[in-house]
Amino acid sequence: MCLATLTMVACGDKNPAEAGGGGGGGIPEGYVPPISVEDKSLADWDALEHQELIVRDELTAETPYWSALKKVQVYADSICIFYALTFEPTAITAPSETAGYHIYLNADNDPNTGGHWDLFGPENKGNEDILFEGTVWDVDGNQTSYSPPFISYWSGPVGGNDWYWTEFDLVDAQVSASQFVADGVVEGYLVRDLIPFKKWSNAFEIGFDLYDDGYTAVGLLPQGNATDGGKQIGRKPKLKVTFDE
Ligand SMILES: [Ca+2]
Ligand SMILES: [Ca+2]
Repeated sequence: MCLATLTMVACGDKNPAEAGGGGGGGIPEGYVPPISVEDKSLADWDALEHQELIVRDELTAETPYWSALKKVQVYADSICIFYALTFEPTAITAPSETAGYHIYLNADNDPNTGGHWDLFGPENKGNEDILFEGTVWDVDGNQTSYSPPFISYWSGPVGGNDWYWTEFDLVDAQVSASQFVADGVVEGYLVRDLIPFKKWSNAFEIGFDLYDDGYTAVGLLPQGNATDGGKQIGRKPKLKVTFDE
């Protein structure tokens, strides 16, 4: 099984970010993941006692922007953060290396650290500490695994916006992987212990955006209802997840 064959990498002291510095041993031997990302099925999510779930159908049709992301599921145990994304495949006009999704993490569950409110703000103060930016397509548009070569740490002012992300090379650490369940359905995970970040608490916040070729945002969750017909997006805080430990 893929999870069991991940390379064990301690990558702590490579991290230049003040907040980081302490990855661990990765996935322990014998770990049985509660979610398989190799089964090409989301049925295993139904067996969970709980999960965090957002379905866009719960939103009204008044949310006109970034609507391609239809459903987000997240579950985290002490080892991994699992997620499943369901999106409208036709929203990706050109699957490529510049189409994919971001995973935004308020990793320390602290609203007073991090930044980058961007799509989730400005009503929501920026609190993101970690960003994953990657694709699930190769240069030829073939489906592939979500394995960003670096992780980004917020290096801008607390609560600020803009692209103040500092990249930290993760080339030796298999922190992330995913697989398509179907067109527009991706199941993936992050290995928490391989993310060189020391300030994890018992919970975190997570948000996703989907972007088309050229990094054009087409999907966002969590997202609230638009409050008017103009450029009001419908802001909503990121999804709060408690580690099941
Ligand atoms: Ca599965
Ligand atoms: Ca934070």
